[in-house]
Amino acid sequence: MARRRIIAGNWKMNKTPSEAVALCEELKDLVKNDDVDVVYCVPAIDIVPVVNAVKGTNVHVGAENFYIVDSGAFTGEISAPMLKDAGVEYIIIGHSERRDIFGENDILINQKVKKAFASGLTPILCCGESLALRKADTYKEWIERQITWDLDGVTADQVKKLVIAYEPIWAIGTGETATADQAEEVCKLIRELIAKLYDQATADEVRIQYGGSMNAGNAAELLSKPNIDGGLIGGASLKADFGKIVNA
Ligand code: 3PY
Repeated sequence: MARRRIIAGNWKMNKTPSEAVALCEELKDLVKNDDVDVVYCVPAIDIVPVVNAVKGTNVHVGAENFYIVDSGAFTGEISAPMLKDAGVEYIIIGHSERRDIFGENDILINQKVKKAFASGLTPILCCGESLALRKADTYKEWIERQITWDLDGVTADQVKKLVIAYEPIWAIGTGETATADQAEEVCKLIRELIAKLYDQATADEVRIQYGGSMNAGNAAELLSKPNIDGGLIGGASLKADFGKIVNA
């Protein structure tokens, strides 16, 4: 079964609401491509203006974070029903910046994946190893452990809708990119793990992205690999280059 490609921008903590609307306008014609799912994952304050700015286009909107209960005394947090009501479809979960800077562990990440599905949001579940683990050659075990924990109790039907982003931490914000072969090796490993944890039909449907300094120059080679179904794009999603990646 042919998997539909998905190119998602992770805007991180960039763009004020007015800058966000201007970026949507700048990218509007550049990201037109009916063969690809195009997603802007934006800061919470930009969600409503971005949803309005992309109305009637091929762009879907994602969020970068949420908390696992629907409402209550959780100062500063935002819930899945709030995101859903605002027009959000995708949610990034388990990005290494949330794991490392904000201390999110696999227990919380697993709860978030289940809550996202229960709320009708599609998780973009991130995994990836540090430079130390890559150098120690233990990165495969690490990634298998992350995915196994993060998907505990998640059903095969849900995993078929899931997006997994392989993002080696050593390639995030460093300008370093995994080679296409390094990225393919891990994306293939993830698909094989899904086949082991679930079944081959589920593994054939789950979409796996590469993330970590993907840009207009390296996207075509990365996306030519059989197990790489798209990209989660950091810095390059904030400029016209994003259009080149969507069409790579
Ligand atoms: C990057 O490319 O820097 C990312 O972290 C994408 O999520």
